[in-house]
Amino acid sequence: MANADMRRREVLVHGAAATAAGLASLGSALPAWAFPNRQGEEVVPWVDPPPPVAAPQVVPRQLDWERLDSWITPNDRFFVVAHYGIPEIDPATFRLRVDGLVERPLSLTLDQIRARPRREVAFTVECSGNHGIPWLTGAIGNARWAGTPLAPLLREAGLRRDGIEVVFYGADSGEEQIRDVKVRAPFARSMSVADATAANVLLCWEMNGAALPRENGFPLRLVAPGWYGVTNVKWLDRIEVRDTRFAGRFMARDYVTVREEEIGGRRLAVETLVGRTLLKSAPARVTRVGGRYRVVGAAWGRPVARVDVRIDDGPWVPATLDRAEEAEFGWKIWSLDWDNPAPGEHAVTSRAVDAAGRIQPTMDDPWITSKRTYWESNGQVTRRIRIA
Ligand SMILES: Nc1nc2c(c(=O)[nH]1)N[C@H]1C(S)=C(S)[C@@H](COP(=O)(O)O)O[C@H]1N2
Ligand SMILES: [Mo]
Repeated sequence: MANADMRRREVLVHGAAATAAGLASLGSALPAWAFPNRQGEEVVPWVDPPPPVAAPQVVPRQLDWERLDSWITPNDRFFVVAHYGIPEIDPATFRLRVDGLVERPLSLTLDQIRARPRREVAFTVECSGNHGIPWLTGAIGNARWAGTPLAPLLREAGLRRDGIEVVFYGADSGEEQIRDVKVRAPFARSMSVADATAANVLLCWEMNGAALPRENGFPLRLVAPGWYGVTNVKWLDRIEVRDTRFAGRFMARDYVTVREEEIGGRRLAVETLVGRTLLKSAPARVTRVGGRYRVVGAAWGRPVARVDVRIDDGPWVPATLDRAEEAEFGWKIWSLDWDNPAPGEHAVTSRAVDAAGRIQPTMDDPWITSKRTYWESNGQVTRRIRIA
């Protein structure tokens, strides 16, 4: 079927750089299915689509789970979060400033940055609010990011010993009311010096073989594998080393997880910053070829050892993990065949299990229910489907 062939090609070719001529040769050199698609399958739509997006300016695009048919999320289907709008940056006049507590402040052009050693990392970016509110369920995507490691650049700038914090400022900014003052503040996030100089943290200019799209941070963004989306600052403008903790809106006011805990017989709120990703999975879609149904989904956030799937209140059944793509920070695609399901409506739930045997929490686990803000919502996801 032409359709299935198209899908197969999409799966095999990662990036816009592939030429039409390259398609055919790649197609024969790689395994036929780098994703559990089947020839002639059709997608059975979920009957519980999310409600309309309440803030389309902030979240102009989300992943359409029912269209998930490749390990890599194509750039034009990759979700976008932009709190202060999408700035337009002239690559010709662009300069990345590296300053603060460094011996030699830097001001780098794009060409100077792109001439540095190139590294790639496959990393599934998820907004920490994903599945935390009803209309935000597709704030996730998996891409192959390319750029240059940050650590050597900071070393060249000469990190001073009194620096403890690295702040990443975007070119986008907004008006913020803080108690009785109104200020203009850039989007910014920080990492400790130790976290920021981890080997896999990149200054990235390329996404899936193409120039970083404007919505996703052109010309330069931070890519911090293993950290929630918010840490991955787009439209990078300035990197500053400080000797104080940074407490901007997206660090310490917004994007704060508030959990009520039992402390000495009292329920008291504990506030923590959104940081590293948590173990999670979700069903993506159900396909069918005649009466042979298949549930396909993804699992990410921590090293995934296993994914179980449950239909209605049935037993947890281990899904098959797709082994075609293995990447430390990339999601794992899983599938479970479901032959001749009974007609009617069914609930499909998945749970990821990590290498230490820890299980993705249920939605009524105190870890989730004690939460008073919607960030870091890694509870099990249930989708509903109707079988004719
Ligand atoms: N400069 C800047 N960087 C940003 C944001 C932003 O609004 N401005 N949003 C963050 C959030 S909350 C998320 S979830 C990710 C989303 O990345 P994407 O738009 O490439 O999918 O970008 C992060 N980086
Ligand atoms: Mo986010």
